[in-house]
Amino acid sequence: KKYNMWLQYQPITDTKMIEQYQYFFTKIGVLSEGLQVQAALDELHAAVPQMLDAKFTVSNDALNSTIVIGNRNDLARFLDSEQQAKLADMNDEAFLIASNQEQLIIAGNSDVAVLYGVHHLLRLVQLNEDIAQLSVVEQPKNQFRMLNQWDNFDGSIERGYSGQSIFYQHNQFVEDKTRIKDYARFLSSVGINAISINNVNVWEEETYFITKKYLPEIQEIAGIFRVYGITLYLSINFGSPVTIGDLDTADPLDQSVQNWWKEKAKEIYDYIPDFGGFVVKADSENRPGPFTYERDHADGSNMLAKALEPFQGKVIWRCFVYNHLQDWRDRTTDRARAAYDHFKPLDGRFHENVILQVKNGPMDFQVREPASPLIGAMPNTNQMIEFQVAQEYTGQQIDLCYLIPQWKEILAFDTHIKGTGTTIEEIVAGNIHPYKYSGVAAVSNIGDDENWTGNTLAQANLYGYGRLIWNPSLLSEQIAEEWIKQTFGSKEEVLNTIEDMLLNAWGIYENYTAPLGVGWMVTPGVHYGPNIDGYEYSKWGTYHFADRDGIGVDRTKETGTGYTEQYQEPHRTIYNDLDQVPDELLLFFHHVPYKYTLKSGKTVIQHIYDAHFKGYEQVEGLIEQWENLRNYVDNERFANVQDRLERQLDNAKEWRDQINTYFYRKSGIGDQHGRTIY
Ligand code: GCW
Repeated sequence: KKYNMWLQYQPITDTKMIEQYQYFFTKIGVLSEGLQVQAALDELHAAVPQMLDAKFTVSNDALNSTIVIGNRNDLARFLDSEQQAKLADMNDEAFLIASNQEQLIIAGNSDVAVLYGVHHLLRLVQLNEDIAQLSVVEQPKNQFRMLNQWDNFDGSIERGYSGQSIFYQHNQFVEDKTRIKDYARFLSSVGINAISINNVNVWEEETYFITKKYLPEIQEIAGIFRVYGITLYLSINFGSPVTIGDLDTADPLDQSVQNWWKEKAKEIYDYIPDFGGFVVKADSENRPGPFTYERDHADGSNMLAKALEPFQGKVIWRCFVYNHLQDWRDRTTDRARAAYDHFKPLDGRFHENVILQVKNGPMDFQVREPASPLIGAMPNTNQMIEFQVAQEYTGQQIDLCYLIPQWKEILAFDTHIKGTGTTIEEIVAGNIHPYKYSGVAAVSNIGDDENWTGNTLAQANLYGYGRLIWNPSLLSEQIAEEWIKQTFGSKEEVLNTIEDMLLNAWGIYENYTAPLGVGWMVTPGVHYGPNIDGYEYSKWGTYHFADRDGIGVDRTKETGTGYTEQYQEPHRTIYNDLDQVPDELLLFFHHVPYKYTLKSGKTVIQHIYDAHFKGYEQVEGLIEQWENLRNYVDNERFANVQDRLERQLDNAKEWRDQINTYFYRKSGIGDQHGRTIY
């Protein structure tokens, strides 16, 4: 059960529906022959016998079929003019599902769209929905729906919390590729259409991925993903011409370097004709890049873009560029400013097959950050946003943290870049600026643990990521419900309990960790557990500036780093103004005394105490809630989550006591309620 994540295809027990389903899933007419249509049929073969204890026939006799699937061209005769028009109006990945009592049709604008349509239908069945009067037309809102694996060739995963890589083991590609195929199935079931399969930090041996030594294996993996409509990308090392070529420079303006990459691109496309392109972390955290040669990011990415262009390849260039060798004594440098300061001035200089990938916040996937002001700020440059499904700073898949609400908040952020309504959701969907390419990427959270994600409940983040970026208007609640029903079944008790746990999880995690948007305070390196001053005098630019009087980072225009100026109005004013800044981001933008009163009416110090005592109690609550499901969930998954929750409680206790004690010692101000502080 744990292995199949949300594709459980549990037997349908709803007696009202079972007859209807059994009727439809008897004669399947398949009118197209593409790879992804075959995958759709395979999925039906996997699902139907399990759900309905029934088998179906397959033919190309559409008239006498109860379900007909195919792409729009092959299915044209079965669509009325209105349906034709609807599909014609939508993008390549759109599908239509229409049914009456006799027949159900799934038509896709492409072969992969048929696969999406079939998954949609299977989901409806798993959710026990009526499928006899369907009139569904869906298309993904985002063009790029990508995952980035941070897997290393030695089998480790940078920031992986679910075991080792499913792609590599001891500097070899895994021989048995079943898990890769299953992963592709899971991803396609939620509409993911692109994947980069190696860490953005491209180490020594991984640099050779783009050579003959490894391309045959990568070709095979690309073939697996292709069947599911997922395009394969590789992270590359900007220094490759020196490392694996025989050049003595990687200068992007050097003719021999440009030629080297052109040849390289040709070679890669010989193996993988539909290769997606490169993901590049350059001049970031010690990775090589154009700065070495006094060139900028436009020079660097354009050089690669030109090499890939003849093959329709893309360069996905990360904007996680900042000074990681900062001196804490230097109060003028502000890491939050870095991405915008580096990239905004380059707007308009990027080739049309370059896409900038910008992390959702200006720092680094903290539990709470404002939205990155760079997103949307470059009208003439393709952009996509980067989320982190892996819970690096949000509990590492030990602690529960359902991240969909966080991502929804970011997507809903109205940048005002072109007036009201220019939300990040619309920007990355390509509806505000004339982007050629845009969308969403995220760091994956899976590994070779049998349940893929360490904590079984962390599967919800992967599922939700796909569903959300396909259709950002889905609510966090809806996504949670869908996931729970497919994963654990539809019992009221189970549904209500897990839904409640998921929806509160982010707030709970925020309560017991770093307060009011200040971030960090984690154990350096591993990023799990508290260490309040762990990063305070380090080179990483992540400070809280707590002293005996107060805490927070002054990022205002007048007395701080001026970061607030990177936003449009009204945010510029709101964030800059102590009276207007929202409580949850107060310490991200301002340094205030401990007795400063929040909008909630509490002082900062009392808020810190209250939130931390509460956060711990809330984790006790989660444990109780889960305990109530003991008889509803199979032993293995029950024990897995129970174990994680116990560890979460230890973690919450450590955070609570260290944070409360630290601030009590700093401030000398006691808790109004006289609770135990050490
Ligand atoms: O969040 C930080 C991580 C690094 C990571 C880096 C990045 C892959 O701690 O492990 O490196 O971000 O996004 O490049």
